[in-house]
Amino acid sequence: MRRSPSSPGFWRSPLRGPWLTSVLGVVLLGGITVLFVTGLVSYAAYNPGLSPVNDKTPDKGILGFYLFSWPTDPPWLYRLTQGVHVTLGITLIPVLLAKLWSVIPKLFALPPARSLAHALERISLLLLVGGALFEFVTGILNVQLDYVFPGSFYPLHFYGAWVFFAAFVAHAVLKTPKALRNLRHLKEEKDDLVSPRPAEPTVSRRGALWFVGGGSLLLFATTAGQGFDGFPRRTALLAPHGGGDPGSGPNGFQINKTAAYAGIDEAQTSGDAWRLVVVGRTGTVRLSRADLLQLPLHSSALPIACVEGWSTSDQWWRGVRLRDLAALVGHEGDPPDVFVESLQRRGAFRRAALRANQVADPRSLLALYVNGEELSPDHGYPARIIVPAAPGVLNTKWVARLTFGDL
Ligand SMILES: Nc1nc2c(c(=O)[nH]1)N[C@H]1C(S)=C(S)[C@@H](COP(=O)(O)O)O[C@H]1N2
Ligand SMILES: [Mo]
Repeated sequence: MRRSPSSPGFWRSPLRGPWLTSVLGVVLLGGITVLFVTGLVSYAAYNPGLSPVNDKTPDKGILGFYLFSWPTDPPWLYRLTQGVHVTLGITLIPVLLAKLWSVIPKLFALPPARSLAHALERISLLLLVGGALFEFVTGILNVQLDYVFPGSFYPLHFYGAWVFFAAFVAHAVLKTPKALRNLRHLKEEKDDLVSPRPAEPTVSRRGALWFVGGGSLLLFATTAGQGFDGFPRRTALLAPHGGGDPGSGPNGFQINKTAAYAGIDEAQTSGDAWRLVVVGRTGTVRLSRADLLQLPLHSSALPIACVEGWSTSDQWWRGVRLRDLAALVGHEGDPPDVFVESLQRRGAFRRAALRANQVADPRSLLALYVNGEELSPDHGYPARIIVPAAPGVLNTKWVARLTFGDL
């Protein structure tokens, strides 16, 4: 008789069994919970409740119940949460694949459903497996490529996360007690994962775990460096590299979108052409770069931390405090929110809104210099926003207009 994937004898690896599945399951229980929480945190960090321009999933409804005003302290907050999100996600790929491999016979088991409860369980498993693959694939594509999925990454990854996590919670509630029992009695119980006619082993269960763990370690070692400067960054072989060559010198740190990519040319940013327009309670003020340099300049040491997981260590920025610019247009003492627009014509990140607490922070600058030198065109010359703890996307480059007032 030809065996099909749904017959018990088809899957013959002697490695399959409750122990291996349980070990991998417990690792994923912790890991995926951290991924979910840091993912929600990342969404909150965009301050989507503040303005539609910050919100990539405007139809979220009650799924935004938890949103809060993103703080400015500690200044490395987003560097940490998003670095963990992306690095952990990449590190868990081998564990996820091994877990799916370990339960693959169940995917093919017949009959499809023995009872209503069994049918519901299998549907939840489809959501679980489909959701896991979808979240990992969209996440990796967003980090690695300039995104190729149909539809915007943000809503797909956001709604996918909720579907996946709901199935994940149901699965964890049902299976964790059994997994922990399996791990305590190291002897394999009779279980439908155990092949009825196992093939000769070619590797021990522990060997298989080492193989998976080694794969994870390799991915970790070639990713984690993207959150640091110098030598560690060069070890980050899997970090995104599409952003343009940062070169060396004071402006030699990672670039996301280059000036050329954003369609910014010198004719728009040169001394005569560029003016910063500041709008507020008392009207509109136009400032050249020379005018800005006449205002009190301040320094702050702050990183850039991108949603893609990479970040720089602190750069030394120098420029005008956002709250001083607010004061110029009638908002002394208690600065409001600000809407920031750049010279860029197209692209999702050409404008952003910042909340009052971000404007009020004395470290928040309209930066004119970085590391003692003028900003390079790729880092946002003539002026860019830099705000402590904010995700990179709120640090708008090539700023042209600031509108202060409650949004
Ligand atoms: N005008 C404009 N500003 C922008 C962007 C952009 O595409 N356009 N990208 C943002 C993103 S996503 C990041 S991570 C930071 C990166 O800053 P850097 O290129 O100076 O490192 O710039 C932000 N500012
Ligand atoms: Mo970014």
